[in-house]
Amino acid sequence: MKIKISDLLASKISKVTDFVFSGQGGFVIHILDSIKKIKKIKIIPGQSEQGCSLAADAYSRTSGKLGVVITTSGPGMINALQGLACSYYDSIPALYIVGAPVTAGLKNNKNLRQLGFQEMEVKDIVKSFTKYATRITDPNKLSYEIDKAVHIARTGRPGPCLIDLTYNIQRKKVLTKKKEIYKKKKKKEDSNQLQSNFKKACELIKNSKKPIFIIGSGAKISGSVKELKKIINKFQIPYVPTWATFDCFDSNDKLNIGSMGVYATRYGNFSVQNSDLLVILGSRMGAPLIGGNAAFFAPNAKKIQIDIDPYELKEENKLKINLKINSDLKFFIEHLKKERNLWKANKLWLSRICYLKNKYPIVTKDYYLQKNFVDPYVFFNELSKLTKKNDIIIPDASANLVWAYQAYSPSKNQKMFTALNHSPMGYSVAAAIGASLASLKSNVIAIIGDGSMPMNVQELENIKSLNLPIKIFIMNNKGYGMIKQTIDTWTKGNYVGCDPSSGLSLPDNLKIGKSYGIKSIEIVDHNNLKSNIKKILKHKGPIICDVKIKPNQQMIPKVKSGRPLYDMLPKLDDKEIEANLNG
Ligand SMILES: Cc1ncc(C[n+]2csc(CCOP(=O)(O)OP(=O)(O)O)c2C)c(N)n1
Repeated sequence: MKIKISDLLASKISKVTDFVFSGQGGFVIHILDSIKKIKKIKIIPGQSEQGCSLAADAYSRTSGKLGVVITTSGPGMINALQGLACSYYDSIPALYIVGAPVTAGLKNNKNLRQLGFQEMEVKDIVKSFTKYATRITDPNKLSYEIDKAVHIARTGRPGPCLIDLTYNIQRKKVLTKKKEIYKKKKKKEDSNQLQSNFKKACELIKNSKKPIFIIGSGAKISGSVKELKKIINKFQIPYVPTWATFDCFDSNDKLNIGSMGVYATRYGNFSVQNSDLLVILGSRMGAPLIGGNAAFFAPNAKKIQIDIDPYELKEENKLKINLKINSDLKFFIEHLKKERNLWKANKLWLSRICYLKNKYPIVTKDYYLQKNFVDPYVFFNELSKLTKKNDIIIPDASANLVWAYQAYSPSKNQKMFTALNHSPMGYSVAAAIGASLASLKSNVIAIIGDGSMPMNVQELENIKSLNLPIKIFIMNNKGYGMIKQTIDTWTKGNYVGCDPSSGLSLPDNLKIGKSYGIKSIEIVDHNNLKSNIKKILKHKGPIICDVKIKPNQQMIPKVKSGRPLYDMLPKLDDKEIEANLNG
Protein backbone atom coordinates (compact mmCIF):
# COMPACT_ATOMS: atom_id res chain seq x y z
CA MET A 1 0.00 0.00 0.00
CA LYS A 2 1.17 3.52 -0.76
CA ILE A 3 0.65 6.70 1.24
CA LYS A 4 1.24 10.34 0.29
CA ILE A 5 4.06 11.86 2.35
CA SER A 6 1.99 14.86 3.49
CA ASP A 7 -0.78 12.44 4.65
CA LEU A 8 1.76 10.41 6.56
CA LEU A 9 3.09 13.57 8.16
CA ALA A 10 -0.42 14.72 9.11
CA SER A 11 -1.22 11.37 10.68
CA LYS A 12 2.00 11.51 12.74
CA ILE A 13 1.19 15.05 13.88
CA SER A 14 -2.30 13.99 14.97
CA LYS A 15 -0.70 11.64 17.51
CA VAL A 16 1.06 14.46 19.34
CA THR A 17 -1.25 17.47 19.27
CA ASP A 18 -4.79 18.77 18.74
CA PHE A 19 -3.75 22.12 17.23
CA VAL A 20 -1.38 23.23 14.52
CA PHE A 21 -0.26 26.86 14.45
CA SER A 22 0.42 27.73 10.87
CA GLY A 23 1.39 30.30 8.33
CA GLN A 24 0.49 29.77 4.66
CA GLY A 25 2.76 29.60 1.66
CA GLY A 26 3.34 27.82 -1.63
CA PHE A 27 5.63 25.25 -0.04
CA VAL A 28 3.18 24.06 2.64
CA ILE A 29 -0.11 23.70 0.80
CA HIS A 30 0.08 19.89 0.58
CA ILE A 31 0.92 19.60 4.26
CA LEU A 32 -1.99 21.85 5.27
CA ASP A 33 -4.31 20.04 2.83
CA SER A 34 -3.51 16.73 4.53
CA ILE A 35 -3.84 18.13 8.04
CA LYS A 36 -7.21 19.71 7.24
CA LYS A 37 -8.53 16.26 6.36
CA ILE A 38 -7.83 15.06 9.89
CA LYS A 39 -10.81 16.21 11.91
CA LYS A 40 -9.06 15.87 15.28
CA ILE A 41 -6.60 18.67 14.49
CA LYS A 42 -7.65 22.29 14.33
CA ILE A 43 -5.49 24.57 12.22
CA ILE A 44 -4.95 28.02 13.76
CA PRO A 45 -3.63 30.44 11.15
CA GLY A 46 -1.63 33.23 12.80
CA GLN A 47 -1.66 36.83 11.61
CA SER A 48 2.12 36.47 11.50
CA GLU A 49 4.31 33.38 11.89
CA GLN A 50 5.81 35.02 14.98
CA GLY A 51 2.36 34.85 16.56
CA CYS A 52 2.06 31.18 15.55
CA SER A 53 5.38 30.28 17.09
CA LEU A 54 4.64 32.02 20.39
CA ALA A 55 1.15 30.51 20.57
CA ALA A 56 2.62 27.04 19.95
CA ASP A 57 5.18 27.59 22.71
CA ALA A 58 2.46 28.52 25.19
CA TYR A 59 0.20 25.68 24.01
CA SER A 60 2.97 23.24 24.83
CA ARG A 61 3.53 24.80 28.27
CA THR A 62 -0.17 24.67 29.09
CA SER A 63 -1.36 21.40 27.57
CA GLY A 64 1.68 19.16 27.97
CA LYS A 65 1.16 18.21 24.29
CA LEU A 66 3.53 19.21 21.54
CA GLY A 67 3.41 22.75 20.13
CA VAL A 68 3.44 22.29 16.35
CA VAL A 69 4.27 25.10 13.91
CA ILE A 70 4.01 24.86 10.14
CA THR A 71 5.55 27.51 8.01
CA THR A 72 6.90 28.11 4.55
CA SER A 73 10.64 28.57 3.97
CA GLY A 74 12.24 32.03 3.78
CA PRO A 75 10.13 34.87 5.24
CA GLY A 76 7.68 32.56 7.03
CA MET A 77 10.45 30.71 8.77
CA ILE A 78 12.28 33.89 9.70
CA ASN A 79 9.12 35.23 11.36
CA ALA A 80 8.77 32.04 13.37
CA LEU A 81 12.25 32.19 14.91
CA GLN A 82 11.02 34.14 17.94
CA GLY A 83 8.90 31.31 19.36
CA LEU A 84 11.50 28.71 18.42
CA ALA A 85 14.01 30.59 20.57
CA CYS A 86 11.54 30.88 23.47
CA SER A 87 11.00 27.11 23.42
CA TYR A 88 14.69 26.31 23.18
CA TYR A 89 15.89 28.56 25.98
CA ASP A 90 13.10 27.47 28.35
CA SER A 91 13.32 23.74 27.42
CA ILE A 92 9.82 23.53 25.92
CA PRO A 93 9.11 20.66 23.48
CA ALA A 94 7.94 21.76 20.04
CA LEU A 95 7.94 20.55 16.45
CA TYR A 96 8.54 22.90 13.51
CA ILE A 97 7.75 21.75 9.98
CA VAL A 98 9.14 24.02 7.29
CA GLY A 99 8.15 23.68 3.64
CA ALA A 100 11.30 24.02 1.51
CA PRO A 101 11.55 24.57 -2.29
CA VAL A 102 11.68 21.55 -4.65
CA THR A 103 14.85 19.49 -4.42
CA ALA A 104 16.02 20.83 -7.80
CA GLY A 105 15.78 24.36 -6.34
CA LEU A 106 18.26 23.59 -3.55
CA LYS A 107 21.76 24.82 -4.15
CA ASN A 108 24.68 22.39 -4.07
CA ASN A 109 27.33 25.05 -3.84
CA LYS A 110 27.51 26.66 -0.37
CA ASN A 111 29.00 29.83 -1.86
CA LEU A 112 25.93 30.45 -4.03
CA ARG A 113 23.49 32.76 -2.22
CA GLN A 114 20.24 31.25 -3.41
CA LEU A 115 19.01 28.92 -6.14
CA GLY A 116 15.28 28.32 -5.63
CA PHE A 117 12.76 31.07 -4.78
CA GLN A 118 12.77 31.61 -0.97
CA GLU A 119 15.47 28.98 -0.61
CA MET A 120 17.21 29.26 2.72
CA GLU A 121 19.68 27.24 4.79
CA VAL A 122 17.13 26.75 7.55
CA LYS A 123 19.12 24.05 9.34
CA ASP A 124 22.18 26.29 9.62
CA ILE A 125 20.12 29.23 10.85
CA VAL A 126 18.43 27.33 13.66
CA LYS A 127 21.38 25.11 14.58
CA SER A 128 22.22 26.97 17.76
CA PHE A 129 18.67 26.99 19.13
CA THR A 130 17.07 23.68 18.20
CA LYS A 131 17.69 20.30 19.81
CA TYR A 132 17.58 18.66 16.40
CA ALA A 133 17.10 20.01 12.88
CA THR A 134 17.23 18.18 9.57
CA ARG A 135 16.22 18.51 5.94
CA ILE A 136 14.38 15.62 4.29
CA THR A 137 15.00 14.92 0.62
CA ASP A 138 14.33 11.16 0.70
CA PRO A 139 10.62 10.28 1.07
CA ASN A 140 11.39 6.98 2.81
CA LYS A 141 13.05 8.92 5.65
CA LEU A 142 10.00 10.94 6.70
CA SER A 143 8.49 8.49 9.15
CA TYR A 144 11.86 7.88 10.80
CA GLU A 145 12.72 11.57 11.05
CA ILE A 146 9.37 12.66 12.49
CA ASP A 147 9.45 9.97 15.17
CA LYS A 148 13.03 10.89 15.95
CA ALA A 149 12.26 14.62 16.17
CA VAL A 150 9.23 14.06 18.43
CA HIS A 151 11.22 11.75 20.68
CA ILE A 152 14.15 14.16 20.97
CA ALA A 153 11.83 17.13 21.57
CA ARG A 154 10.19 15.42 24.55
CA THR A 155 12.94 13.48 26.28
CA GLY A 156 15.88 14.45 28.47
CA ARG A 157 16.05 18.22 28.61
CA PRO A 158 13.19 19.01 26.20
CA GLY A 159 13.36 21.54 23.38
CA PRO A 160 12.17 22.29 19.85
CA CYS A 161 13.08 20.18 16.80
CA LEU A 162 12.72 21.17 13.17
CA ILE A 163 12.10 19.31 9.94
CA ASP A 164 12.72 21.10 6.63
CA LEU A 165 10.72 19.19 4.04
CA THR A 166 11.19 19.80 0.32
CA TYR A 167 8.03 20.58 -1.62
CA ASN A 168 8.30 17.78 -4.21
CA ILE A 169 8.78 15.19 -1.45
CA GLN A 170 5.53 16.28 0.24
CA ARG A 171 3.60 15.20 -2.89
CA LYS A 172 5.36 11.85 -3.29
CA LYS A 173 3.85 8.51 -2.31
CA VAL A 174 5.81 5.88 -0.44
CA LEU A 175 5.19 2.21 0.12
CA THR A 176 4.07 1.94 3.73
CA LYS A 177 6.24 -1.16 4.10
CA LYS A 178 9.41 0.56 2.91
CA LYS A 179 9.42 3.23 5.66
CA GLU A 180 12.46 3.31 7.90
CA ILE A 181 11.55 2.89 11.57
CA TYR A 182 13.08 4.96 14.38
CA LYS A 183 14.16 2.97 17.43
CA LYS A 184 14.44 4.92 20.66
CA LYS A 185 17.81 4.58 22.34
CA LYS A 186 17.86 4.17 26.10
CA LYS A 187 20.48 6.15 27.94
CA LYS A 188 22.49 4.10 30.39
CA GLU A 189 22.88 5.61 33.85
CA ASP A 190 25.95 4.87 35.91
CA SER A 191 23.82 3.89 38.87
CA ASN A 192 26.67 3.17 41.33
CA GLN A 193 28.19 6.60 40.83
CA LEU A 194 24.75 8.21 41.04
CA GLN A 195 23.74 6.40 44.23
CA SER A 196 27.00 7.36 45.86
CA ASN A 197 26.47 11.02 44.91
CA PHE A 198 22.86 10.91 46.16
CA LYS A 199 24.15 9.58 49.49
CA LYS A 200 26.73 12.35 49.72
CA ALA A 201 24.00 14.92 49.06
CA CYS A 202 21.82 13.46 51.82
CA GLU A 203 24.74 13.55 54.27
CA LEU A 204 25.27 17.23 53.50
CA ILE A 205 21.57 17.95 54.04
CA LYS A 206 21.56 16.01 57.33
CA ASN A 207 24.54 17.98 58.63
CA SER A 208 23.26 21.36 57.56
CA LYS A 209 21.79 23.86 60.03
CA LYS A 210 20.37 26.25 57.45
CA PRO A 211 19.55 24.42 54.22
CA ILE A 212 17.45 25.80 51.37
CA PHE A 213 16.14 23.90 48.36
CA ILE A 214 16.22 26.06 45.23
CA ILE A 215 13.58 24.64 42.92
CA GLY A 216 14.08 25.34 39.22
CA SER A 217 12.31 24.41 36.01
CA GLY A 218 13.83 20.91 36.12
CA ALA A 219 11.34 20.09 38.87
CA LYS A 220 8.42 20.96 36.58
CA ILE A 221 9.89 19.29 33.51
CA SER A 222 10.69 16.04 35.29
CA GLY A 223 7.22 15.94 36.89
CA SER A 224 8.76 15.94 40.38
CA VAL A 225 6.90 18.83 42.01
CA LYS A 226 4.28 16.71 43.79
CA GLU A 227 6.81 14.35 45.36
CA LEU A 228 9.15 17.19 46.17
CA LYS A 229 6.36 18.93 48.10
CA LYS A 230 5.81 15.82 50.17
CA ILE A 231 9.50 15.65 51.10
CA ILE A 232 9.69 19.35 51.89
CA ASN A 233 6.64 19.13 54.15
CA LYS A 234 7.73 15.95 55.86
CA PHE A 235 11.12 17.34 56.86
CA GLN A 236 10.10 21.02 57.03
CA ILE A 237 12.78 22.13 54.59
CA PRO A 238 12.57 25.77 53.49
CA TYR A 239 12.67 26.37 49.76
CA VAL A 240 12.94 29.06 47.10
CA PRO A 241 10.96 28.51 43.90
CA THR A 242 12.57 30.23 40.91
CA TRP A 243 10.21 32.12 38.59
CA ALA A 244 9.97 28.92 36.52
CA THR A 245 8.29 27.06 39.41
CA PHE A 246 6.75 30.10 41.10
CA ASP A 247 3.21 28.95 40.29
CA CYS A 248 3.68 25.47 41.77
CA PHE A 249 3.90 26.68 45.36
CA ASP A 250 1.63 28.67 47.64
CA SER A 251 3.33 31.94 48.60
CA ASN A 252 1.65 31.76 52.03
CA ASP A 253 3.31 28.44 52.83
CA LYS A 254 5.65 29.19 55.73
CA LEU A 255 8.38 27.04 54.15
CA ASN A 256 8.19 29.06 50.93
CA ILE A 257 10.92 31.66 51.34
CA GLY A 258 9.79 33.66 48.32
CA SER A 259 11.70 34.60 45.22
CA MET A 260 15.39 35.45 45.17
CA GLY A 261 17.42 37.37 42.61
CA VAL A 262 18.12 40.80 41.22
CA TYR A 263 14.41 41.65 40.96
CA ALA A 264 12.89 39.72 43.82
CA THR A 265 12.18 40.03 47.52
CA ARG A 266 14.42 41.26 50.33
CA TYR A 267 13.35 38.31 52.50
CA GLY A 268 14.24 35.74 49.80
CA ASN A 269 17.63 37.32 49.24
CA PHE A 270 18.54 37.70 52.91
CA SER A 271 17.54 34.09 53.59
CA VAL A 272 19.65 32.71 50.73
CA GLN A 273 22.65 34.81 51.78
CA ASN A 274 22.32 33.35 55.31
CA SER A 275 22.09 29.72 54.24
CA ASP A 276 24.81 27.14 54.90
CA LEU A 277 23.62 24.69 52.21
CA LEU A 278 21.88 25.30 48.90
CA VAL A 279 20.44 22.28 47.14
CA ILE A 280 19.95 23.46 43.56
CA LEU A 281 17.32 21.34 41.86
CA GLY A 282 17.17 21.77 38.07
CA SER A 283 18.07 25.45 37.94
CA ARG A 284 20.81 27.05 35.88
CA MET A 285 21.41 29.77 38.46
CA GLY A 286 21.73 32.53 35.85
CA ALA A 287 22.78 36.09 36.64
CA PRO A 288 19.18 37.32 37.29
CA LEU A 289 19.04 34.76 40.13
CA ILE A 290 22.47 35.07 41.70
CA GLY A 291 23.41 38.65 40.82
CA GLY A 292 26.20 40.06 38.66
CA ASN A 293 29.09 38.80 40.81
CA ALA A 294 28.92 35.08 41.59
CA ALA A 295 31.55 35.39 44.31
CA PHE A 296 29.10 37.41 46.42
CA PHE A 297 26.36 34.80 46.19
CA ALA A 298 25.67 32.88 49.42
CA PRO A 299 29.39 32.79 50.32
CA ASN A 300 28.91 30.65 53.44
CA ALA A 301 26.77 28.00 51.78
CA LYS A 302 27.94 24.69 50.41
CA LYS A 303 26.23 24.07 47.09
CA ILE A 304 24.86 20.89 45.58
CA GLN A 305 23.58 21.07 42.01
CA ILE A 306 21.49 18.38 40.35
CA ASP A 307 20.89 18.80 36.64
CA ILE A 308 20.02 16.56 33.72
CA ASP A 309 22.19 18.65 31.39
CA PRO A 310 25.93 18.00 31.90
CA TYR A 311 26.78 21.29 30.22
CA GLU A 312 24.97 23.25 32.93
CA LEU A 313 27.15 21.49 35.50
CA LYS A 314 30.29 22.21 33.48
CA GLU A 315 29.55 25.93 33.50
CA GLU A 316 32.56 26.86 35.61
CA ASN A 317 32.73 30.62 35.40
CA LYS A 318 29.87 31.15 37.83
CA LEU A 319 29.27 29.43 41.13
CA LYS A 320 31.67 27.15 42.90
CA ILE A 321 29.61 23.97 43.30
CA ASN A 322 30.74 21.48 45.97
CA LEU A 323 28.79 18.49 44.65
CA LYS A 324 27.61 18.20 41.06
CA ILE A 325 25.17 15.45 40.19
CA ASN A 326 24.28 14.79 36.57
CA SER A 327 20.87 13.15 36.79
CA ASP A 328 17.21 13.43 35.98
CA LEU A 329 15.77 15.12 39.08
CA LYS A 330 13.17 12.36 39.27
CA PHE A 331 15.83 9.84 40.39
CA PHE A 332 17.16 12.14 43.08
CA ILE A 333 13.66 12.74 44.43
CA GLU A 334 13.05 8.98 44.46
CA HIS A 335 16.18 8.62 46.54
CA LEU A 336 15.14 11.40 48.96
CA LYS A 337 11.76 9.70 49.40
CA LYS A 338 13.46 6.68 50.92
CA GLU A 339 15.36 8.73 53.52
CA ARG A 340 13.93 8.46 57.01
CA ASN A 341 15.88 11.27 58.63
CA LEU A 342 16.77 13.62 55.84
CA TRP A 343 16.81 16.74 58.02
CA LYS A 344 15.94 17.57 61.60
CA ALA A 345 14.04 20.84 61.43
CA ASN A 346 15.91 23.78 62.94
CA LYS A 347 13.22 25.98 64.49
CA LEU A 348 15.52 28.97 64.80
CA TRP A 349 16.25 28.90 61.07
CA LEU A 350 12.58 28.58 60.17
CA SER A 351 11.55 31.41 62.48
CA ARG A 352 14.33 33.59 61.06
CA ILE A 353 12.89 33.15 57.59
CA CYS A 354 9.41 33.89 58.90
CA TYR A 355 10.68 37.04 60.61
CA LEU A 356 12.30 38.35 57.41
CA LYS A 357 9.16 37.59 55.42
CA ASN A 358 7.05 39.63 57.81
CA LYS A 359 9.57 42.45 58.09
CA TYR A 360 9.90 43.22 54.37
CA PRO A 361 6.55 42.83 52.62
CA ILE A 362 6.54 43.65 48.92
CA VAL A 363 3.22 45.49 49.01
CA THR A 364 2.92 48.06 51.77
CA LYS A 365 -0.12 49.97 53.02
CA ASP A 366 1.22 53.32 51.85
CA TYR A 367 1.23 52.09 48.23
CA TYR A 368 -2.56 52.02 48.53
CA LEU A 369 -2.62 55.74 49.40
CA GLN A 370 -1.36 56.86 45.98
CA LYS A 371 -3.88 59.34 44.57
CA ASN A 372 -3.06 59.49 40.85
CA PHE A 373 -2.32 56.52 38.60
CA VAL A 374 -2.40 52.87 39.66
CA ASP A 375 0.42 51.46 41.75
CA PRO A 376 1.44 48.20 40.02
CA TYR A 377 2.15 46.46 43.33
CA VAL A 378 -1.37 47.27 44.52
CA PHE A 379 -2.73 46.16 41.15
CA PHE A 380 -1.11 42.71 41.27
CA ASN A 381 -1.98 42.25 44.92
CA GLU A 382 -5.65 42.89 44.14
CA LEU A 383 -5.58 40.85 40.93
CA SER A 384 -4.32 37.82 42.93
CA LYS A 385 -7.34 38.03 45.19
CA LEU A 386 -9.83 38.20 42.34
CA THR A 387 -8.62 35.62 39.84
CA LYS A 388 -10.26 32.20 39.88
CA LYS A 389 -9.29 28.57 40.07
CA ASN A 390 -7.29 27.34 37.03
CA ASP A 391 -6.76 30.86 35.60
CA ILE A 392 -3.58 31.30 33.57
CA ILE A 393 -1.42 34.39 34.03
CA ILE A 394 1.12 35.32 31.34
CA PRO A 395 3.30 38.33 32.05
CA ASP A 396 5.26 39.77 29.11
CA ALA A 397 8.83 41.15 29.12
CA SER A 398 10.16 44.02 31.22
CA ALA A 399 9.02 45.89 34.33
CA ASN A 400 5.46 44.52 34.24
CA LEU A 401 6.96 41.03 34.44
CA VAL A 402 8.95 41.97 37.54
CA TRP A 403 5.93 43.61 39.21
CA ALA A 404 3.86 40.52 38.47
CA TYR A 405 6.39 38.05 39.92
CA GLN A 406 7.02 40.29 42.92
CA ALA A 407 3.41 41.00 43.86
CA TYR A 408 1.13 38.36 42.33
CA SER A 409 0.47 35.31 44.52
CA PRO A 410 -0.64 32.35 42.44
CA SER A 411 -3.02 29.94 44.15
CA LYS A 412 -6.10 27.90 43.24
CA ASN A 413 -4.27 25.63 40.78
CA GLN A 414 -3.37 28.60 38.60
CA LYS A 415 -0.59 28.57 36.03
CA MET A 416 1.78 31.49 35.63
CA PHE A 417 4.51 31.53 33.01
CA THR A 418 6.32 33.59 30.44
CA ALA A 419 9.29 33.09 28.13
CA LEU A 420 11.71 33.64 31.00
CA ASN A 421 15.05 33.24 29.30
CA HIS A 422 14.45 34.71 25.84
CA SER A 423 11.79 37.20 26.94
CA PRO A 424 10.70 38.86 23.70
CA MET A 425 8.45 41.90 23.92
CA GLY A 426 4.96 40.95 22.76
CA TYR A 427 5.14 37.34 23.97
CA SER A 428 2.07 37.42 26.19
CA VAL A 429 -0.59 38.45 23.66
CA ALA A 430 0.32 35.76 21.12
CA ALA A 431 1.08 33.18 23.82
CA ALA A 432 -2.35 33.79 25.36
CA ILE A 433 -3.92 32.27 22.22
CA GLY A 434 -2.06 28.96 22.63
CA ALA A 435 -2.72 28.85 26.37
CA SER A 436 -6.40 29.62 25.89
CA LEU A 437 -6.89 26.93 23.24
CA ALA A 438 -5.30 24.43 25.60
CA SER A 439 -7.58 25.43 28.46
CA LEU A 440 -10.78 26.89 27.05
CA LYS A 441 -12.71 27.06 30.33
CA SER A 442 -10.14 29.25 32.10
CA ASN A 443 -9.49 32.95 31.85
CA VAL A 444 -6.10 33.70 30.38
CA ILE A 445 -4.69 36.96 31.72
CA ALA A 446 -1.99 38.58 29.60
CA ILE A 447 0.00 41.33 31.30
CA ILE A 448 1.95 43.57 28.95
CA GLY A 449 3.69 46.96 28.83
CA ASP A 450 2.45 49.69 26.51
CA GLY A 451 5.85 49.52 24.80
CA SER A 452 5.54 45.80 24.06
CA MET A 453 1.88 45.85 23.00
CA PRO A 454 2.66 46.94 19.41
CA MET A 455 5.03 44.00 18.90
CA ASN A 456 2.31 41.38 18.36
CA VAL A 457 -0.76 43.58 18.23
CA GLN A 458 -1.88 41.86 15.00
CA GLU A 459 -2.82 38.73 16.98
CA LEU A 460 -5.75 40.66 18.52
CA GLU A 461 -7.59 39.76 15.33
CA ASN A 462 -7.28 36.05 16.14
CA ILE A 463 -8.25 36.58 19.76
CA LYS A 464 -11.40 38.33 18.56
CA SER A 465 -12.30 35.90 15.80
CA LEU A 466 -11.83 32.86 18.06
CA ASN A 467 -13.66 34.75 20.86
CA LEU A 468 -11.18 33.52 23.44
CA PRO A 469 -11.59 34.48 27.14
CA ILE A 470 -8.35 36.45 27.13
CA LYS A 471 -8.06 39.50 29.37
CA ILE A 472 -5.23 41.82 28.37
CA PHE A 473 -3.98 44.28 30.98
CA ILE A 474 -1.69 46.89 29.41
CA MET A 475 0.52 48.42 32.10
CA ASN A 476 0.71 51.84 30.51
CA ASN A 477 3.61 53.90 31.87
CA LYS A 478 4.02 55.84 28.62
CA GLY A 479 7.20 54.16 27.46
CA TYR A 480 9.82 51.52 28.22
CA GLY A 481 9.84 51.64 32.05
CA MET A 482 12.58 49.12 32.71
CA ILE A 483 14.87 50.60 30.08
CA LYS A 484 14.35 54.05 31.58
CA GLN A 485 15.27 52.76 35.05
CA THR A 486 18.46 51.20 33.60
CA ILE A 487 19.35 54.38 31.69
CA ASP A 488 18.84 56.38 34.90
CA THR A 489 21.43 54.10 36.56
CA TRP A 490 24.05 54.02 33.81
CA THR A 491 23.78 57.00 31.46
CA LYS A 492 22.32 59.70 33.68
CA GLY A 493 18.83 59.68 32.28
CA ASN A 494 19.87 60.25 28.65
CA TYR A 495 16.75 58.59 27.22
CA VAL A 496 16.92 57.37 23.61
CA GLY A 497 13.85 55.95 21.86
CA CYS A 498 12.13 54.83 25.03
CA ASP A 499 9.37 57.41 25.63
CA PRO A 500 7.64 60.21 23.71
CA SER A 501 10.24 62.78 24.82
CA SER A 502 13.02 60.65 23.32
CA GLY A 503 11.36 59.85 20.00
CA LEU A 504 9.24 56.78 20.75
CA SER A 505 5.63 57.30 19.79
CA LEU A 506 3.13 54.76 21.14
CA PRO A 507 -0.48 54.31 19.98
CA ASP A 508 -3.78 54.85 21.80
CA ASN A 509 -4.64 51.41 23.17
CA LEU A 510 -8.37 52.08 23.49
CA LYS A 511 -8.60 53.01 19.81
CA ILE A 512 -6.58 49.92 18.87
CA GLY A 513 -8.89 47.65 20.87
CA LYS A 514 -11.91 49.27 19.29
CA SER A 515 -10.57 48.85 15.77
CA TYR A 516 -10.15 45.12 16.37
CA GLY A 517 -13.69 44.96 17.75
CA ILE A 518 -12.56 44.09 21.28
CA LYS A 519 -14.16 45.82 24.28
CA SER A 520 -11.56 48.12 25.79
CA ILE A 521 -11.61 50.08 29.04
CA GLU A 522 -9.12 51.93 31.21
CA ILE A 523 -8.28 52.07 34.92
CA VAL A 524 -6.75 55.41 35.84
CA ASP A 525 -6.34 55.25 39.64
CA HIS A 526 -7.23 53.25 42.77
CA ASN A 527 -10.87 54.36 42.81
CA ASN A 528 -12.97 51.38 41.72
CA LEU A 529 -9.82 49.34 41.06
CA LYS A 530 -11.30 46.16 42.54
CA SER A 531 -14.70 46.53 40.91
CA ASN A 532 -13.09 47.20 37.53
CA ILE A 533 -10.84 44.15 37.78
CA LYS A 534 -13.87 42.07 38.81
CA LYS A 535 -15.86 43.36 35.85
CA ILE A 536 -13.03 42.52 33.45
CA LEU A 537 -12.53 39.01 34.81
CA LYS A 538 -16.28 38.36 34.56
CA HIS A 539 -16.53 39.61 30.99
CA LYS A 540 -17.29 36.82 28.53
CA GLY A 541 -14.80 36.72 25.68
CA PRO A 542 -11.79 38.96 25.16
CA ILE A 543 -11.29 42.37 26.74
CA ILE A 544 -8.48 44.93 26.91
CA CYS A 545 -7.76 47.14 29.92
CA ASP A 546 -5.33 50.05 29.75
CA VAL A 547 -3.95 50.52 33.28
CA LYS A 548 -2.41 53.94 33.83
CA ILE A 549 0.90 53.67 35.72
CA LYS A 550 3.20 56.54 36.77
CA PRO A 551 5.73 57.08 33.93
CA ASN A 552 8.58 56.97 36.46
CA GLN A 553 7.28 53.95 38.42
CA GLN A 554 10.23 51.85 39.61
CA MET A 555 10.75 48.17 40.34
CA ILE A 556 11.15 47.96 44.11
CA PRO A 557 13.24 46.44 45.57
CA LYS A 558 16.06 45.75 43.10
CA VAL A 559 19.64 44.67 43.72
CA LYS A 560 22.15 47.46 43.18
CA SER A 561 24.19 46.66 40.08
CA GLY A 562 27.15 44.31 40.73
CA ARG A 563 26.37 44.14 44.47
CA PRO A 564 25.47 41.07 46.58
CA LEU A 565 21.83 40.04 46.67
CA TYR A 566 21.26 41.58 50.12
CA ASP A 567 22.15 45.07 48.84
CA MET A 568 18.84 46.13 47.35
CA LEU A 569 17.51 49.56 46.42
CA PRO A 570 16.02 51.51 48.11
CA LYS A 571 19.06 51.08 50.32
CA LEU A 572 18.70 49.89 53.91
CA ASP A 573 20.80 51.15 56.75
CA ASP A 574 24.14 49.22 56.94
CA LYS A 575 23.43 48.17 60.51
CA GLU A 576 20.06 46.77 59.51
CA ILE A 577 21.67 44.77 56.69
CA GLU A 578 24.31 43.42 59.03
CA ALA A 579 21.74 42.38 61.61
CA ASN A 580 19.80 40.50 58.93
CA LEU A 581 22.92 38.72 57.74
CA ASN A 582 23.81 37.41 61.14
CA GLY A 583 20.74 35.31 61.59
C1 LIG B 1 11.58 41.98 20.79
C2 LIG B 1 12.37 42.65 21.84
N1 LIG B 1 13.05 43.79 21.55
C3 LIG B 1 13.76 44.43 22.51
C4 LIG B 1 13.81 43.95 23.79
C5 LIG B 1 14.60 44.73 24.86
N2 LIG B 1 13.65 45.30 25.84
C6 LIG B 1 13.37 44.67 26.99
S1 LIG B 1 12.23 45.44 27.87
C7 LIG B 1 12.03 46.66 26.74
C8 LIG B 1 11.02 47.75 26.97
C9 LIG B 1 9.65 47.24 27.24
O1 LIG B 1 8.77 48.28 27.53
P1 LIG B 1 7.28 48.04 28.03
O2 LIG B 1 6.70 46.90 27.32
O3 LIG B 1 6.53 49.31 27.95
O4 LIG B 1 7.46 47.56 29.51
P2 LIG B 1 7.73 48.34 30.88
O5 LIG B 1 9.19 48.19 31.19
O6 LIG B 1 7.34 49.77 30.70
O7 LIG B 1 6.89 47.59 31.84
C10 LIG B 1 12.93 46.48 25.68
C11 LIG B 1 13.08 47.42 24.55
C12 LIG B 1 13.11 42.73 24.05
N3 LIG B 1 13.11 42.13 25.23
N4 LIG B 1 12.39 42.14 23.06
